Amino acid sequence: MAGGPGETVLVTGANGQIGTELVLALQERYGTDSVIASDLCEPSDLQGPFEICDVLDRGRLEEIVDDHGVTIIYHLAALLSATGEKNPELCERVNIGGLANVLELAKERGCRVYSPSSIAVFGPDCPKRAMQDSPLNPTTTYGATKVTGEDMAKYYWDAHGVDVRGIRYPGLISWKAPPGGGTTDYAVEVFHHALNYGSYTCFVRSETVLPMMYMDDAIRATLELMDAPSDSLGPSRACYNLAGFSFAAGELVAAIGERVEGFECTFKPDVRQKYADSWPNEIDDTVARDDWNWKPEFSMEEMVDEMLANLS
Ligand code: NAD
Ligand code: AKB
Repeated sequence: MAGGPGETVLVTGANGQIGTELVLALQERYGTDSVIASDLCEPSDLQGPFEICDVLDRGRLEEIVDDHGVTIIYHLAALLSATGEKNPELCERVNIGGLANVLELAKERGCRVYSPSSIAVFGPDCPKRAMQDSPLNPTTTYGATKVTGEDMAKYYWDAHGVDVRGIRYPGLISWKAPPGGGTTDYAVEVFHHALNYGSYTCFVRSETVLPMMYMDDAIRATLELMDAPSDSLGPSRACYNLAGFSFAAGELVAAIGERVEGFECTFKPDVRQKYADSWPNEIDDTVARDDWNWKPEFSMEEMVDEMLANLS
């Protein structure tokens, strides 16, 4: 196992959809005081240390790493697809510039790094089922920043021996924190609207199929990848394909409709349809299964039951 108690962990972008849950999981493992959450503003209900940190401020990152003796950085600060396409220049600055600051600091201070990628690295020329080595020609700025991020991680590992690992997350579905401005957000919003209003207007077409995953599986995968012995990880160490389940938006709506009486959904595609159409329908995660024994636990039906039970 790589790392364990005795480590001090910094989480950037900790207030987001993933950070909210990852911080709790890391606190359980390393102890509350050993997990330094950070973001642009204070969270409302965090137990444990927090530091304001804009990842574009290299000096501030350095100060936090040195003051707390940070040994592992989980770098989650980013702009997601929908927000990123509204402001591509900021998306590039935060997603690439922020990662550059983290990697350079990790090189100087000997930190390990977790840097997530996304299914958005794939573009329209990718087969419907994306393989680990399918072509990476994204048509979104967000996807392009993620391809660059994977390349940067690979470079820091190859050239400087920085232990950087990462997963190409599918769309993540969770109930503890709202999603932060992505294309797959509809798959979380629909639960809130079904329970609170009995209806939802979905911004992608009913037949839109995308790869998705329940957050519990994503958090477990993240910790398992970071625990894997370094020599078991191959050249995909910073960009593992990971699959949970795939469904059409209409299938999710039908599954919720079977459980929430009277729920109605209409479909009104907006610009996010284009981003969804450019991504694959399914992910092949054989390499992650082979390298670090990855296996998902939640099916779509189990995810729907969990979401409704927790949000009700
Ligand atoms: P999110 O949008 O919910 O959270 C991102 C956090 O980053 C926010 O709290 C935001 O305040 C913070 N942030 C933005 N700019 C910052 C800056 N300059 N300095 C510091 N913090 C800043 O995102 P998330 O869903 O938690 O995603 C985390 C990572 O996982 C991202 O790299 C994202 O691309 C990747 N990812 C997420 C999903 C998903 O479905 N959630 C899927 C694929 C990949
Ligand atoms: C988004 O929709 O932008 C994210 C992602 C798949 O990267 N959820």
